[in-house]
Amino acid sequence: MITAHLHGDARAIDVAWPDGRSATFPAIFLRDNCPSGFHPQTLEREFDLTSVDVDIEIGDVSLDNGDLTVTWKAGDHTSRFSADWLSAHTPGTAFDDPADVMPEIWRGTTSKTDLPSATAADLLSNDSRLLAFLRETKRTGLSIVTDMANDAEAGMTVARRIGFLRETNFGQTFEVMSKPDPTNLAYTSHALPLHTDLPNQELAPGFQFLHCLANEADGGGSTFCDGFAIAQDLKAQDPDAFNLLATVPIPFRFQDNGYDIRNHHTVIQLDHSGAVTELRINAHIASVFDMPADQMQTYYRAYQTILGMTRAPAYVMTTRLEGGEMVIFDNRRALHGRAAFDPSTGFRHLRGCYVDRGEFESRIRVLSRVNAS
Ligand code: AKG
Repeated sequence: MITAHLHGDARAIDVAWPDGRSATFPAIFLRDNCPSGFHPQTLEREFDLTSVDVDIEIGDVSLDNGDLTVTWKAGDHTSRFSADWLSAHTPGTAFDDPADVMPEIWRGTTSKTDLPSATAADLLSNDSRLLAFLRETKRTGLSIVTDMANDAEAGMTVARRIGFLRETNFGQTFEVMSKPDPTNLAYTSHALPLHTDLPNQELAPGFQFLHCLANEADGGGSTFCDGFAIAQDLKAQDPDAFNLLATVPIPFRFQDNGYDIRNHHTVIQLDHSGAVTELRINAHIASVFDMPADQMQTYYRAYQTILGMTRAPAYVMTTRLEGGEMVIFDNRRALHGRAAFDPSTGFRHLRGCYVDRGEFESRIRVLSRVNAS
């Protein structure tokens, strides 16, 4: 059973749990989260924060069957909070999130057989297998689906089981094959150095699904690397370079007959705590740098250093996709590339699509809900 009492000036409540934990809940936080202020079906907040004084005071606190009842001094209102709710929402601690999976960094010694893998049939038919696989994919940022149907729609069918597809200027899906009049280097037979897709977009696509329908040409091997590993090592080895790449935005641009999509972004994206959340590395669509001349030399040094790391065997996994395999990777973390191939020796065709991180994580949460009950 919890204990609760007013904290000092009646603008907070101290709660203690039998296991020794304790927390202080500010009055305005409790008023804002009073269960009566949420729609019972949609679970959205209907309470209007501007309807109360931000310095709202607590009149009385009582415990009833382990639940906390708060009577507010003004407004003739009481709020009731379960002990479980209080425990799950102690201020200053991260709330439990099944999609919150700790990244596991990998380097160049990793091989295709080390990657999380599942058959397409398992993912399509088994929710708990899908949940485990999505969590593993989030952990490593790269996984493989085997036994894909020899059907151009098969990759999208798996992707749609996770979330709706992220459409881009290349469409809902894109065909990676050597084509006449290519609008993108991916549609040639040229080598592609390790890169992330579409950093020219306001928000680069999240998870990428690349279904290998045929890989019969000479060449055309695949490369992958973990951008988080590179960022982690760069920070340790060259903190000045890391800081420049995390703070100076550079222009990215894709243009063709129908589009001219440009955005400035940093190569390394940090969150409020300084953790790396994203990398944007794509020399093909990095546009002409526009930082002041006196920053260029130091920036180029840092930029060349990180590009050099994406070429280093210590980070690069070299493999080959076979027809019937599909890689799934977090395009904002894992870089992908390929060796040149000779289209006169055989057919090579990959079909790709994206599901953004938000939908991917939502699927993990919803599947966890079902699997937890
Ligand atoms: C891309 O579409 O961005 C690629 O890098 C294609 C990869 C491949 O052809 O293996």
